[in-house]
Amino acid sequence: MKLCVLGLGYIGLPTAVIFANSGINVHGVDVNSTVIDMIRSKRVHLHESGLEKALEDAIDSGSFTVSMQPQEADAFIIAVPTPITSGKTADLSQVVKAAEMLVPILKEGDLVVLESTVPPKTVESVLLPVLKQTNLAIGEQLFVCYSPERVMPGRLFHELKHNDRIIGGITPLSAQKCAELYEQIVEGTIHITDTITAEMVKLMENTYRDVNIALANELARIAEEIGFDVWEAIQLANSHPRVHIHSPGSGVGGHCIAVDPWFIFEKAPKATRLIELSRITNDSVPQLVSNRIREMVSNIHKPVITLLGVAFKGDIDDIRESPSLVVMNELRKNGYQLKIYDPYVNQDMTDKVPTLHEAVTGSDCIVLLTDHTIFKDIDFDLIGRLMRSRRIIDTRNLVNLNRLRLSGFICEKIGTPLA
Ligand code: SAJ
Repeated sequence: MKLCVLGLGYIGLPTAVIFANSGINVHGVDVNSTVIDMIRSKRVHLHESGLEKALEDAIDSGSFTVSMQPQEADAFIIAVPTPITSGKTADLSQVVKAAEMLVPILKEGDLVVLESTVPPKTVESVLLPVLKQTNLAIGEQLFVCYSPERVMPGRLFHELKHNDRIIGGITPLSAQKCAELYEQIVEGTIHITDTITAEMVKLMENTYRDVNIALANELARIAEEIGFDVWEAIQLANSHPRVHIHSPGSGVGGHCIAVDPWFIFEKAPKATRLIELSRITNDSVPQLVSNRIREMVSNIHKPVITLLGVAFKGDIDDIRESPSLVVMNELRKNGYQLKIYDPYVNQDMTDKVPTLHEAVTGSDCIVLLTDHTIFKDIDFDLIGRLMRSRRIIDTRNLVNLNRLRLSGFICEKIGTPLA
């Protein structure tokens, strides 16, 4: 059995490596030569707990090779990016390109699985027309499935193995072949359905989360307006056995939750009012956060603001669609002096400093934007002594404001009444 994985990013690389380490001969393909060079020298181009070691094992065992061209195999997984365009539609060009690369090498009996997140009916209307160029009978000689990745960055290795897997086949035999592939690495239940249902399941999961977070963010605004602590109220509401309200924060980032609901909107705009409003609600949060920061420092001459956290969520290095970037740009645009610190994020950016010490020295206001676990352990007594004036805004419920007030901080928390 040989597997070829196209796209060696956040999903494709760990997936390829897990298959390789389970004894399958895997060839990985990426269009980026730097990525290929790095992987060949056993270095990872993205941060994911356990990935570097797993990659090293896979390459050392001889089961994992990489190049910029696909090779003949029995099964192919397409895990390429499907970004959103400025018109809020899915850019499927990389899916098309990957499928086109496969056309010359596909043979009777092969399986093609699309894992990338896509609008409903993509398999039917985008992937199959390309694969038909092989002249193989689709569903009889060439098996095609949609099987979405559903894993959480930061917990990828655990979730790839233990989460249930959804497989949508264009025919029952396609789904069966695909189930036989994933059975080699998945310990969760494998659920079989058709392709449109599998495509929608993926989008519905992330949309459920987006709508729920929008509710939490709206409740935070209500709390700020009428005066209660939304964090305590949500915790108490969630003690009900059938309630699970998510958390408010600085906004919704990442390439999934902030994007996927638009893929449903694209196909059914008239039926998507709640989904659209939730997207708009969550997208408005970073602007509200930056307004709150500006109010907090409004009586300071030339304030210096420290932003803690650039990643779109805690304990990862990914900054795609991060609300922190919106807050940052908004403050920059208005001429504020910033000091930005994120121990996970390697990219160079203006005003980013390498240490927390440097980030807070001479600062007038700390803003906790990302819920990195290490931010919970900051010694604010010590930090306060380095600041020019002690102000803090917590957008993620990371710190105990009462304790900070005792240390002389003026404190605010998103979802609680204004100070
Ligand atoms: N966020 C909140 N409040 C919350 C939860 C999250 O503001 O209560 C924010 C986060 O800070 C972040 C954004 O939402 O900015 C998204 O984070 P996330 O943890 O909800 O999701 P992702 O993007 O890391 O991963 C999601 C997961 N989907 C679900 O949990 C339904 C993951 O399982 C998917 O595989 C992934 O999207 C994906 O690739 O689609």
